[in-house]
Amino acid sequence: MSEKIPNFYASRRTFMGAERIHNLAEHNLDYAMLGVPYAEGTFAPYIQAGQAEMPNALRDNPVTIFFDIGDVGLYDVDTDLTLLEGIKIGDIGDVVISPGEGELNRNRITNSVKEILKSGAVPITVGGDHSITYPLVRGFEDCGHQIDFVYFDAHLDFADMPLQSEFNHGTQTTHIRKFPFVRNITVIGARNSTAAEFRRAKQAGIRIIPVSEVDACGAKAIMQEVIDANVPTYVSLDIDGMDAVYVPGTTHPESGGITFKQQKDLLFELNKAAKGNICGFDIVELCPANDVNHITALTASKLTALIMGYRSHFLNK
Ligand SMILES: [Mn+2]
Repeated sequence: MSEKIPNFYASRRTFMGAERIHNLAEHNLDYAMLGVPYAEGTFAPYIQAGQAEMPNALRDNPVTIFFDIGDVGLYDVDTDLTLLEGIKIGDIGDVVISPGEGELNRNRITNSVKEILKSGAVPITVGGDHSITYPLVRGFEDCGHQIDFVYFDAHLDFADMPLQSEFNHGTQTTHIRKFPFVRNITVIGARNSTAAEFRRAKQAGIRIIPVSEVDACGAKAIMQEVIDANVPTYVSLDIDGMDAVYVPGTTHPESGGITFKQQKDLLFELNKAAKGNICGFDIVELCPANDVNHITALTASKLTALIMGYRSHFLNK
């Protein structure tokens, strides 16, 4: 037995126990994990905010509380794969947020993505509310190629100007749709938006896959149809796409959603169909103040680890 059992353990409080990175350019990371502690895109008093605490909630609730992923990998019993072994994940910290300065903050988010891409790493972002996905995707504007955008969400987030607000967590797809470098947009799990918003999204060419279609067709058939391995896909996971029972700690829990197993299978089949050609990922809308026994934080942590693990497994296969 060579297992080393320590007498004491100091938590490093980074995502997944990853190395804390101070100078991104000096490291050759596979994945740069970035926190965006931003909740100013949330409508008060209608929706409970608190998503700014999400990055630290994930740092405090890693996938496994016993070992860091970097040491033993992440064993996925469903696929019999040990994921993330030898993969370099770094925690580069949180975007600096200046209160009340929306444009400045969005520019910082975009510039953070550009800096990550310049280093050769894949940006893995932990929000924040869903409004951050617009400046995150904007970070790919100089890449010189098109990307597809796939998001999981109970809502279309394709609103126009709700409460006279242009940049909030219900409009980011509206802005992403206008990027000339974004080719196809697909939303999976949408179920609570107005009929007018559904109509507008369909007219704008957004492919809408409701939960009933996930139930009927399964993850594999859906991803084989949606994903083109030749074009990089950016993936955004609003945790409220899952059923409320799996994500009590979200800002806007919605019943009738995707199960955890379906979400997991969708991420697996997405990476398989894409041959790992996923150019970026974000996970958003955890509200730790609403969480129950850290269930939602642990679930979000696990899904984040799985998408990196599946991506690396299928890369160039
Ligand atoms: Mn959303």
